[in-house]
Amino acid sequence: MAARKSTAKSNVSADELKHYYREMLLIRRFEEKAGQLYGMGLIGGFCHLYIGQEAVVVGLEAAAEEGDKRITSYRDHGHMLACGMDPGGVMAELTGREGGLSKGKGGSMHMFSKEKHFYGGHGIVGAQVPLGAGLAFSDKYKENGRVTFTYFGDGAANQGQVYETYNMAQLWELPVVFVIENNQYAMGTSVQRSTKSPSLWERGAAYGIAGEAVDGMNVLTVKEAGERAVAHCRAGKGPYILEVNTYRYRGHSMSDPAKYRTREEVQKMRDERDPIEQVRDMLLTGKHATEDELKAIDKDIKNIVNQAADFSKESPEPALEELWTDIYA
Ligand SMILES: Cc1ncc(C[n+]2csc(CCOP(=O)(O)OP(=O)(O)O)c2C)c(N)n1
Ligand SMILES: [Mg+2]
Repeated sequence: MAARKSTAKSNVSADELKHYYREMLLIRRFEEKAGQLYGMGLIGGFCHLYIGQEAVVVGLEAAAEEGDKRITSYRDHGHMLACGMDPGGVMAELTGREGGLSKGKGGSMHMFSKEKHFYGGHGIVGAQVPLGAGLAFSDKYKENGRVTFTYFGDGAANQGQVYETYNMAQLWELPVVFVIENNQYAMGTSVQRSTKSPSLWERGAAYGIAGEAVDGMNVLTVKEAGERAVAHCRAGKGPYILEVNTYRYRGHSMSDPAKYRTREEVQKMRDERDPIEQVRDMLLTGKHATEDELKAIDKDIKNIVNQAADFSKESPEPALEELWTDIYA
């Protein structure tokens, strides 16, 4: 159960690389637009952006198969886009409009898609971890070969319910990939300030759960690790832990004074480790794409995001009667 070194090589096709570039760029531009709409007062309440962490969800989605499930925290827009949920529907939910995926009544942290097997969006830190094991229990019971990706943060990883879940998941050999998105901070608290055992994935050893740490800024290493995790689960060997080391560029939420780290720290990450720039480099230096081709992708993504934003402004607010619907399932 030793930590693995990054092994991802560039024996990956041009189309595959372009796909990752597109998917990560969609999340980046979507989140930038959400930040703008928030600044304009069109989005209210909490809004947690995923900028910087794009390679995590895009790499893991590349390891998933149709029917696999995903569940995550409140930092969820990237997960929704990566599993194919409609950008217009997500953005309109952020602006609280009728065309939103929860009819404008859920907002940023509460969207779901039965069709895409996306089970939320959970605002209570760590709450999705036992729920993710429950989804995997259902799949094991049905013997359908499906795997559940259960995402949570480094802060959540210090919660008791995570370890109760580890114990049961391993005992029952549930097909669940626990993905610790270690973005180095839980609100304003760095990992160094919250634990003396910074290798979070190794805690699974106490329950006999296999796992590894992964470079989460490199979409190819994430995908490779995701494939190992999924293969482990599908072979009936029980859960697997991936600690994906990543970084969030923006504040915890839109209201974050950002006093707990320096601007230089963030800039260094952007300059040296950016997940999108890494793939851009691979595409250009490997001659898999020209600057013009990449520009065309950028333009296409910009259009998709602008259309989503227009839809999110034009869609009406939910009717008053909607207050009385969708209360109980
Ligand atoms: C049970 C609970 N306690 C506290 C909070 C307030 N809170 C919201 S996010 C957060 C930090 C979580 O950090 P982490 O798990 O690392 O996820 P990240 O925000 O970095 O994605 C806290 C303490 C909450 N929502 N729920
Ligand atoms: Mg965190």
